[in-house]
Amino acid sequence: MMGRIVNSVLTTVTVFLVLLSVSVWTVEGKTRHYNFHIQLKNVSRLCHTKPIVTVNGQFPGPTIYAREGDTVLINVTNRVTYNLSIHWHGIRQLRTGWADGPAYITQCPIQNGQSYTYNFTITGQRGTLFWHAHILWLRATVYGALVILPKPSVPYPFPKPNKEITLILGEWWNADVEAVINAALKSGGAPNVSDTHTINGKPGPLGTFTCPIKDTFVLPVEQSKTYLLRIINAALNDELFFDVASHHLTVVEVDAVYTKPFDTKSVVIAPGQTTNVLLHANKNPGRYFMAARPFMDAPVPVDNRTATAILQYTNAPNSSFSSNMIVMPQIPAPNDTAFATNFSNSIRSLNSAQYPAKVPQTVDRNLLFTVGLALDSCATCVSGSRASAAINNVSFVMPTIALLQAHFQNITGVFTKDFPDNPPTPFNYTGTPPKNLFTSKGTRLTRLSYNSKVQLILQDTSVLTVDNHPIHLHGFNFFIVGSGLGNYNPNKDPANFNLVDPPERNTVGVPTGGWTAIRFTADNPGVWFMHCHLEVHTTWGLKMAFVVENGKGPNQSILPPPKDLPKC
Ligand SMILES: *[C@@H]1O[C@H](CO)[C@@H](O)[C@H](O)[C@H]1NC(C)=O
Ligand SMILES: *[C@@H]1O[C@H](CO)[C@@H](O)[C@H](O)[C@H]1NC(C)=O
Ligand SMILES: *[C@@H]1O[C@H](CO)[C@@H](O)[C@H](O)[C@H]1NC(C)=O
Ligand SMILES: *[C@@H]1O[C@H](CO)[C@@H](O)[C@H](O)[C@H]1NC(C)=O
Ligand SMILES: *[C@@H]1O[C@H](CO)[C@@H](O)[C@H](O)[C@H]1NC(C)=O
Ligand SMILES: *[C@@H]1O[C@H](CO)[C@@H](O)[C@H](O)[C@H]1NC(C)=O
Ligand SMILES: *[C@@H]1O[C@H](CO)[C@@H](O)[C@H](O)[C@H]1NC(C)=O
Ligand SMILES: *[C@@H]1O[C@H](CO)[C@@H](O)[C@H](O)[C@H]1NC(C)=O
Ligand SMILES: *[C@@H]1O[C@H](CO)[C@@H](O)[C@H](O)[C@H]1NC(C)=O
Ligand SMILES: *[C@@H]1O[C@H](CO)[C@@H](O)[C@H](O)[C@H]1NC(C)=O
Ligand SMILES: *[C@@H]1O[C@H](CO)[C@@H](O)[C@H](O)[C@H]1NC(C)=O
Ligand SMILES: *[C@@H]1O[C@H](CO)[C@@H](O)[C@H](O)[C@H]1NC(C)=O
Ligand SMILES: [Cu+2]
Repeated sequence: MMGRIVNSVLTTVTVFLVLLSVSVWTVEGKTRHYNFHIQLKNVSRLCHTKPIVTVNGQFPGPTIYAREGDTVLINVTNRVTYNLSIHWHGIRQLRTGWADGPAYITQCPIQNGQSYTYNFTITGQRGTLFWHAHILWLRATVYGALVILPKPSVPYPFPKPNKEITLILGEWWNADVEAVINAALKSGGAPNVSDTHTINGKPGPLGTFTCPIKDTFVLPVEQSKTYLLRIINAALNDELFFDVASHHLTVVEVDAVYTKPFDTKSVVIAPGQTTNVLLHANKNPGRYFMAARPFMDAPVPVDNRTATAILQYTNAPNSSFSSNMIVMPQIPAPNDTAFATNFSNSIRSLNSAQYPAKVPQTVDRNLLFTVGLALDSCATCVSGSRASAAINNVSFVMPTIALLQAHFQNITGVFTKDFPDNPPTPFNYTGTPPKNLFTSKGTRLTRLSYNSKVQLILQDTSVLTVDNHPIHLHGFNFFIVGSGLGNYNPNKDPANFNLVDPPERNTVGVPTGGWTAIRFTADNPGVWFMHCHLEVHTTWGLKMAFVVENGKGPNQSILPPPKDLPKC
């Protein structure tokens, strides 16, 4: 299913559209229809004894193909007993926050038996994104690729690949993921780490857990051809290194934004991030492992199993097909911070005339948010406390109706707009933590006026432990203008900011024991979630939301909600 040739799939989609198209209402682009049925499916190859939640019985789920400028309509019907919603991760959703997907932030969940049609237009974006469930831990199995091709006859700003392949990296529990997180919340400790990592849903022969079947994804390649690998990290809690034995990879795009091409031995990719690389099949014909395993430079338990897939030259002599002739890559050590830092620092926006980097050069709103772990008191927990997490000491409390709905309808009492701009009690964030590790609780949002230019410093803390937090912002891309270790220094660090061609992304890994500075223009009215993309930290409260007011001009207000928007 995955890794199909894009052209043939788009032809299929086009035929489907010709048959189904009712009316063409968009000015530019096509309307692409998809039907997602959330249903249970037994996936015995991964030794799961119970069914998993899937889309259309597929794992990973179907790939959405569209072009820049297209409108996508996805009718999601929920046939399982879990409440569910789906997030189109990285799609800007200009004025269409109703289609963004995080449950209780922009919509109430789709309940059993209900349908909801997500309706959005892809504006100014092209590249690889993905979609995933955005409620509880269901995204462990409910995810798939979202491929946005350039407008017709617009070329890539890099040599045209012979083929395009999607590689979704995942994380698999040989257990019910809801039981895993619920057990952790009950005990107060960290949840069980996963049982293996996967590439296109398959662990490969090294995915060693008690499962006799070593299902493996195989990618056939032809000598001297070039492949565009669309790599997606859909894992719940693990940043990953991705490697192909003997082959260098040329990074050309991250998070659906073109980059200046650069060669690397390994890719570093956090949950929520996507990376497009070119691979030249120019080695001795044979079989080579592709591999993914965690990057973890904090003292936090992690599933260290290596997922593998096979790159197989079609013209390889048969003698190279025995399994002991597969070449294994030299993956960086799990704690190789230097490699990961250098990789992040190598990413630059393409910043060409056609694809400029529109970095805000001035700042209207300065924010400094600590992102870190914490404790909650818990009388029934083993140690009398429960692991928690917070931004600026606020551990986010989920509302019971959607924030966007409350904002649009002026419903009071659901949230406040007083999220602190700065840590309420400054301390040496990456030094000795304060004695009191408890947090405050609240459904507090940051109000941003339309079109304001925002600078946000994300500062890791050493509370419980320093850790690398991949922070994801909905509704916007941001520019990563700076980062460093230790505490952000407002007097010294801005002098080193890159305001010319910094990476433009929707998810950034804040370095372990360090900080990251991002800038964005608040040009998208609505309510936009921001959270750690490590699901365990989100569960513990490392999340908040921005409320961006409407502008005064035409086309600067959020559109009214669709009629089929689910109700709470
Ligand atoms: C999954 O397998 C179990 C046991 O074989 C069976 O009872 C159940 O109906 C199956 N469920 C689905 C959704 O196929
Ligand atoms: C969405 O799909 C469901 C189930 O197939 C169907 O009942 C419903 O009419 C569809 N909604 C729209 C708007 O097409
Ligand atoms: C999708 O949303 C647009 C507005 O953005 C609206 O004009 C259109 O009718 C919607 N389509 C469907 C099928 O609801
Ligand atoms: C967590 O792991 C332990 C040890 O392997 C196991 O006994 C327990 O059943 C697991 N918990 C869940 C909820 O899967
Ligand atoms: C940093 O990364 C660049 C791009 O991959 C590479 O050329 C360079 O050798 C790396 N430097 C170090 C010190 O690893
Ligand atoms: C992975 O972790 C397990 C348990 O902590 C450990 O026993 C094993 O040696 C580790 N494997 C590797 C390859 O680091
Ligand atoms: C390689 O193996 C395949 C399948 O077993 C066979 O059809 C083919 O003829 C073999 N090629 C050579 C060069 O031996
Ligand atoms: C990384 O881990 C290895 C093996 O556990 C250890 O020997 C080494 O000191 C660690 N390196 C760093 C920089 O922490
Ligand atoms: C909400 O309040 C704004 C500003 O006071 C007003 O313009 C808008 O019509 C109100 N919306 C609703 C649904 O009452
Ligand atoms: C903060 O803590 C670090 C690590 O202990 C230390 O090196 C640094 O001097 C401290 N900074 C201040 C301002 O106290
Ligand atoms: C966080 O908030 C809690 C509850 O109000 C308070 O006890 C604690 O001192 C605060 N910690 C920090 C670092 O602000
Ligand atoms: C599903 O969502 C509705 C609306 O928020 C809520 O009332 C209901 O309790 C939820 N059901 C489950 C099984 O969580
Ligand atoms: Cu985190």
